[in-house]
Formats: sequence, structure tokens, C-alpha cells
Amino acid sequence: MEALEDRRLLANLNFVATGAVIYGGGGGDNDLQISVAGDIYTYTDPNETITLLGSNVPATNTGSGTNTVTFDASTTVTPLSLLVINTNGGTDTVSVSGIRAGGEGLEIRDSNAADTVNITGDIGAVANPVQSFGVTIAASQLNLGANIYTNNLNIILGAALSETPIALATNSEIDAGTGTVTLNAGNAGLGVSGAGTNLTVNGGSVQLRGDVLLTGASDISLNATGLLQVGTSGENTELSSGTGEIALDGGTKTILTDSVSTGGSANVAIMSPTTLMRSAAGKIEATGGSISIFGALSSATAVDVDASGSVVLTGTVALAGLSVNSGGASSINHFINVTGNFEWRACNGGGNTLLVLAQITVDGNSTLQADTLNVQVAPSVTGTDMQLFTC
Ligand SMILES: [Ca+2]
Ligand SMILES: [Ca+2]
Repeated sequence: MEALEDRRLLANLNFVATGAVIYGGGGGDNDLQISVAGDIYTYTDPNETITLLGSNVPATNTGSGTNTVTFDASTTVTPLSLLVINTNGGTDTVSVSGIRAGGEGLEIRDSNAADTVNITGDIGAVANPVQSFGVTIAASQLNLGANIYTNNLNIILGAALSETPIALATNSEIDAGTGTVTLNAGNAGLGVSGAGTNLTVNGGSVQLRGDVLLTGASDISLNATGLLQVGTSGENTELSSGTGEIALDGGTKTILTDSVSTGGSANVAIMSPTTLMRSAAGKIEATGGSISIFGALSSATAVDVDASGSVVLTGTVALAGLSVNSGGASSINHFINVTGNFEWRACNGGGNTLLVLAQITVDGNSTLQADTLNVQVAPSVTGTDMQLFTC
């Protein structure tokens, strides 16, 4: 026996006893707009009427049963804890221009259709972040033009399984305090809809799934007090900032699964006790800038590090192969262990010095080249001899 199709054409706003407010759209195409001024929320949809119901309906409200309803969120019996949006069937659009700072969380559910979510105003504020439930947004497309701040509560953008392409419309800061930030942008990735938009993500744990391919001068700053995981198993995640800076800071560990690159004169800085490059992570590149990696760097595959400026690797390095092209003065200060081939070239005609102060152990072929080579520690080569060249 077939299930009956949902043919409701009316939307409800259900104030349940727990303090959640659940918007349930009908089967038609919703165009729901949510705004707030002080404690007064307005939900409006030209396509469906909205009816208030439930045991916690605010004492002050207007418009129930029409296309625009308002309610004073401070007049519920149980304090509001969470705004839930479920547009159900139809090709729906949800636009949120803000929610109260320092209050309820936001959950926009994926209704498994080509639904779009636009966030055009901040969710929480730096000094007054979301205080309950955190923020979860799923859709077929998320256009993010605002900041999101929670008080140590998780922020999840993108559906866990179907994933959600994310377009940045303005600079966006996503800050969960010690909570987890998960960006599930999937195969379509996270990109820009403006000329150049910065992405800043702060959390206790930060996990990205899907490429972050920004253009213009878009800075990417990803910071976790714990694990920073850029990509997951089977979903390698590339980071590209256009001509913006890239700064990655994993408090305990940074995991990369694909290349990290900047253009223009922008730099790449990775600060973490350990940076692990998984799968074919491949390349860290600053075509016109410098690269600095503070902490240990390891990978089971070969890694390219290319910069027109200096390359500074401050921690121990353990890789299956390493190729460094550096256009600035370089020094090798820490133990480098390469099971494959090793090459470090610092040649751009600028009189670059490559100073070797720590042991380099290489099983394969190895080449060191600079305008001036200053090798103060004998390399340990078990493969072919180490070749030392001046440019
Ligand atoms: Ca839908
Ligand atoms: Ca709908």
C-alpha cells in the first residue's frame, strides 16, 4: 500500500513544551523569510499561510493563519531554546536575516529536495553567542553571508550524508568556542559568490569535508584548539585562497588530505604540533609568497613544497618523498627523514643560501641546490649519493 503524499498547503509554527519552535512547511514551494527585531520574530511566506499552535505559543503574537506572523519571543511560558525549520516537500527557500543574540539555537533541516538556505544576518554575536543547541543547517545549497557564534555549542553546516554546497557571500566567521565545527560542503565544495570573502573557522574540533576554493583575496583561517581535520576519508579536501593568506592552526594535530595553495604574494602558515598529510595530499604552494610549517610534518606519500619566497620547516619531517622549491633563504634546522627521494632547491638568482644544520636521512636520490650551500651536518644517505649543487 502506497504512503499518502503530503499535500498540506498550510504551514504551522508549533511552539512545543520544551521551548523549541518548529516550523513545518506544506508540500508547496516555500519562500520563508525569518527576521528579528529585539524579541519580535517575523516569519513570512507569500506562498503559504502560517498558523501558530502548540502549548507554548507566545502571549504576544499577530497574524496567525495569514502569510505573515509575528511573535514576541520573550512572552512564551517556557523560554525559547531552538528554532527548527522544516520546509518539507517542494522546492523551498529559507532566508534568515538574523536570530536573537544570546538565545536560542537554529536548526534548518534538509527536506531532501532542491532547497536553498540564505543566511544574511549574524547568528549570535561575539559577545552574545547562541546559548542553546548550537546551529545546524542542511540544504541543497547554503548561501552564507554572515557570521555564526555559539557559546561552546556545535555548528554543523551541510547535511551529513547528502552534503551541502556552501557559497560565501561575505566575509564569514564561524566560531563555536570549544564546540565542534563541521563543514560538510561535499563534492561541490565551499566557494565564493562575491569577489573575495574571508573564511574564519574557530572551534574545539574543526572538520571540513569538501574543497574550499576561494577566489579574489580571500583569507582562509582555520583554528582548532584540538584536531583540525581538512577532509575526511574518501573526501579529500583542497584549500585554495585565491590571493589571500592561508593560516591553519590545529591545537593538537592538523590533518590535510589534499593540496594547500595561495596565489599572488600570499603566504601559507601551518601551526600545529603535528601536521599529517594523508592520501595524495601532495602539495603546499605559495606561488608568490612564503611557506612556514611549525611542528612535525609527516606523510606516507611524497610532498611538494613550493614557494617563491622562503620555506621554513621548523619541526621534524618524516615523508615518503620531499621536493622543496624555495625562492628565499632557507635553512634545515630539524631532522629530515625521507624514505624516497629528497630535493631542496633554493634558486631564484637572489643569492639564496641553504643552510643545513640538522641531519637529513634519505633512502632515495637526493639533491640540495642553492646559490650558496652551507652544509654543517653530514647528510646520511642510504640510497644514491647526495648531490650538492650551486645554482
Ligand atoms: Ca523541500
Ligand atoms: Ca515546502
